[in-house]
Amino acid sequence: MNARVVVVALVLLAGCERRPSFEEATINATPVGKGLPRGFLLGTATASHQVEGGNTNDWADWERTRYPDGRPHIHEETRSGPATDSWNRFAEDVNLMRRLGTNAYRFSVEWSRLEPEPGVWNTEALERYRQWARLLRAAGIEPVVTLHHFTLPRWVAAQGGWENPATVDAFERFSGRMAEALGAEVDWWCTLNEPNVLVVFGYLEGTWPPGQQDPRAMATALAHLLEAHARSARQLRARDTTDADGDGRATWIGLAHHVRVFQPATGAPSDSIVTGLTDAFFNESLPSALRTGHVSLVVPGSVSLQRDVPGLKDSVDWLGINYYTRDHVRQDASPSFSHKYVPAGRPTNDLGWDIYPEGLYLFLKRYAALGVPLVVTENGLDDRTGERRPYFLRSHLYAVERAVAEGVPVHGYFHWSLLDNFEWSEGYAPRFGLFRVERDFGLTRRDTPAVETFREVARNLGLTPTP
Ligand code: GCO
Repeated sequence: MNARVVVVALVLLAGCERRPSFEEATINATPVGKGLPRGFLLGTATASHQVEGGNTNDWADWERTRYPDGRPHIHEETRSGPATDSWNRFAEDVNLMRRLGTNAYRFSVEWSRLEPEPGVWNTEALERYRQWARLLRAAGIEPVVTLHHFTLPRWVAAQGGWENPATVDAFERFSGRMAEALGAEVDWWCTLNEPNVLVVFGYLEGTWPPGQQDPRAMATALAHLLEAHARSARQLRARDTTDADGDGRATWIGLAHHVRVFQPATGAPSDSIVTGLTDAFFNESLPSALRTGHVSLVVPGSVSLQRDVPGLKDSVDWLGINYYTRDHVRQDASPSFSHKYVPAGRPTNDLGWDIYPEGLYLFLKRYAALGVPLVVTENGLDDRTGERRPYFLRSHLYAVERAVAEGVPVHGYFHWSLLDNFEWSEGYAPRFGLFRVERDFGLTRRDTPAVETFREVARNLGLTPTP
């Protein structure tokens, strides 16, 4: 199919996609969790830089610096600093997971800690991650390890980060090393988190490191990330040969892809066209590259990158979906040709994102066509009082159950996040945690109302939360 046909098809799809509507009363009357398949992973997710504390990487440097006009990079000049101190409080965090009744935990290992200088490995840090995986297993919690969640060691950033093909080589070596060090405890691997988000913020909008605004650099970085994923998957398969959980597979490899529902703001053809283009670039480039092994990145007027990536096709055993929200799209004259917004009157989270559980169902249905199991690797909301999370959780799990009932192979759901943590450019103002972290009171963890909801879902699924 040529690009024009794809665009027209997407435009038509954007207009015609059947939009389900979820009834609150039905959702509240549904014993959510009972409709999930056996062996379903019910978990929470975090990322190293957001929770560990004390990291020295490209993000720590970004937090300390400013835009050319003097504005700080992070809201209120916040630094990640000690984060939630999970580097030292991991055992405490595992107890929180046990109280939720989870049977899986997605976390990332911090490359900058593990390989602070090229080829120099921090064996103490490696040992700590190995202990974490053991601790999780002992608690009946499957570790799902992300190898790259946005941060880079300083030396990798200094060599040009994802624009430099040498970073692909370095990430491949790092992946091989992780497979050897952690493979005896870990089967579930997530090579990369949200390559599309990373390149849009880091290379197009310039609001994340490396702070560029260059569509060509964005496309190069994205192509390198996909190559890095393919080579990482090959290393993991070659070097992790231990089946840690006894299910007959030594590795089970995927990546986490961020998706957003884009909907035309009006019936105007220009809004539909821009919606289709946005959807094609942001949501579809990655799944289509995984399906075909061919990376095709087109930004009208500035980029057309076409590349075959060896090993990309069939590189994933599962696809992770990070789903949060929906945007309405209006065509305009900005660099991305569009203005994205949430119409007044919609329920939103505290960052102003539309709360639209139907979108999760739509994406699960859509990606069922990829032919690999799907995992909701992230889903959550910034809820500073904690009052909206119980229904958010119920309604999004209801979306998962509906998709499952219609035959979509969904193998897991991970709530973002276990606890409030460092939300990148937004600092510590947003609260995504099932557990609230009191930053002024020694990083104490406290239950939010959704803890009880989560426990109920876990029980419905046949799991046993600790008291
Ligand atoms: C992302 C990340 C997480 C975020 C979460 C909430 O989507 O940016 O994977 O690191 O914290 O999504 O925004």
